[in-house]
Amino acid sequence: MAKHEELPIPIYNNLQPVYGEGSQLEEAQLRYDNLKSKFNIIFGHPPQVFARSPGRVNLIGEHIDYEGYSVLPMAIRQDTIVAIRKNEGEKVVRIANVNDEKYAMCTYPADPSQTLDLKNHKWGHYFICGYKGYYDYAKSKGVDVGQPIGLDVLVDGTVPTGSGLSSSAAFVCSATIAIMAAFDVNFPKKEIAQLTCECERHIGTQSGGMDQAISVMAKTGFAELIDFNPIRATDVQLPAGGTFVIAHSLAESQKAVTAATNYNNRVLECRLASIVLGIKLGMKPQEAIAKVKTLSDVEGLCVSYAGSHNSSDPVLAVKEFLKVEPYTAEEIEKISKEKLTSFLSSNSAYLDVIKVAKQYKLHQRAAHVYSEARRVHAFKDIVSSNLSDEEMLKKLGDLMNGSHHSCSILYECSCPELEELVNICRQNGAFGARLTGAGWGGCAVALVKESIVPQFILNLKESFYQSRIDKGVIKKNDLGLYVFASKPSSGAAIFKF
Ligand code: NG1
Ligand code: MG
Repeated sequence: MAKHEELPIPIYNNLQPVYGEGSQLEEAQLRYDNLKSKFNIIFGHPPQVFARSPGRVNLIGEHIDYEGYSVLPMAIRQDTIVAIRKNEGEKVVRIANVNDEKYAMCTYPADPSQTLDLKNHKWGHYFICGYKGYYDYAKSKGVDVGQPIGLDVLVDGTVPTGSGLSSSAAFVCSATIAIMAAFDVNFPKKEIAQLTCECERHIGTQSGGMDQAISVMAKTGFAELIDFNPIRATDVQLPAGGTFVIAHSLAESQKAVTAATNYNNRVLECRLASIVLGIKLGMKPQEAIAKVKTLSDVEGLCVSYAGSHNSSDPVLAVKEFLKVEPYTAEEIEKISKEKLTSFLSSNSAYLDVIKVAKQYKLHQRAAHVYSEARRVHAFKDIVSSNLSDEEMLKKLGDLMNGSHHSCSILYECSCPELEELVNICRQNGAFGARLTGAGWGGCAVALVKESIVPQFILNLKESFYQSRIDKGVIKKNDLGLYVFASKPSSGAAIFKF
């Protein structure tokens, strides 16, 4: 039997395989019916096909996917649905949203070679990432894509945006898959995971591939250990008696807009840390610049260096070779023997970072990445051990707390609201709690004993959300959108009906 990730995206003619039974199915049915009728009203014809892809919560393994290390997320129930129809008569891609108050219709030329105007960020840009991604990939696979034609598109997303739950990947993946399906093409899931990871970078972030991989490859009832190079997903069964509760800090993190100071800044710091480490571990500067792209690339060098050290532990190499004080650009250039602007010249995202960065915390960022990579494997080992469920939950909680501490202190991607929320989760009996996703706002995830979940959520409402409701930050009726328990749900699917 072909492996799960080798299979193409499943195509269904009813919603049940994805949305299950009962009220969830009814709710989903309403969304699809609504999409169909709105599509008709806006475009004057019904959609040809639908694609859905879910958001995710990352349980552990933060800011390490782009360094080549495995991560452990699960898909959540919230998703993005894209309804689509080819429109041969038009030379435009029209992208509408059911929430037209927040997301006005965007129009783009039907031209997959267009470049996105990143200075003028629009929500529709994410669809165009998928549009470009589909054409590039299909062409590389020898698919006869013909002349670009117009597309009519209507989007309905329920993944809260800017919340670390990957609304962006849910949108990029559902867009890419919808376009594929509209052209009657389908690819193996792992290829779609790879291509969507690459095409989301058109938005300007130097992302890793976690979000797209889980959105495309998730399975109901399992979290997944995602490995990279090549992308692979291994089912992880979580211990019984524990539930993940997701809670929004209400600080919105707009990653595409803050990339130069936050996300891409950290990706670049990791790149610079790996080059400096590579040189300190014996590589010639030129060689390190050319060959070392990620911290996982240098880990191999730590092994060969182990002779004098008696350990291949990269954390020791960080301690020995990267000073704790931040580096200036000049200090790094002294080691690399080349200007940052020169060896990073082909990457405009990095050049934007250099323009605003005053210093680079190489020691801290590398220490986070190597220790976090270990926590992911420890998490997987605990889940597959012989411990009792209760013992497992306690240990998983400790790892989550360790991850948060590292994100907060070493990676500095937390914020005051997230700190407050994570503390409140712990005070209310969570086994562990941490920020999830890129951070700088967005959600926390807490591992909670199943039997106390309703009380836990009530307590969060009281101690974190009530004051924000009183101040008018959110409406009481919307609370369910900001704090909820989530079971691992299923990955991307195509619907034809
Ligand atoms: P969010 O901000 O939750 O979409 C981002 C990256 C991930 C990963 C995490 C941090 C994108 C699409 N996703 O997630 O690849 O690096 O941050 O672990 O940029
Ligand atoms: Mg995102």
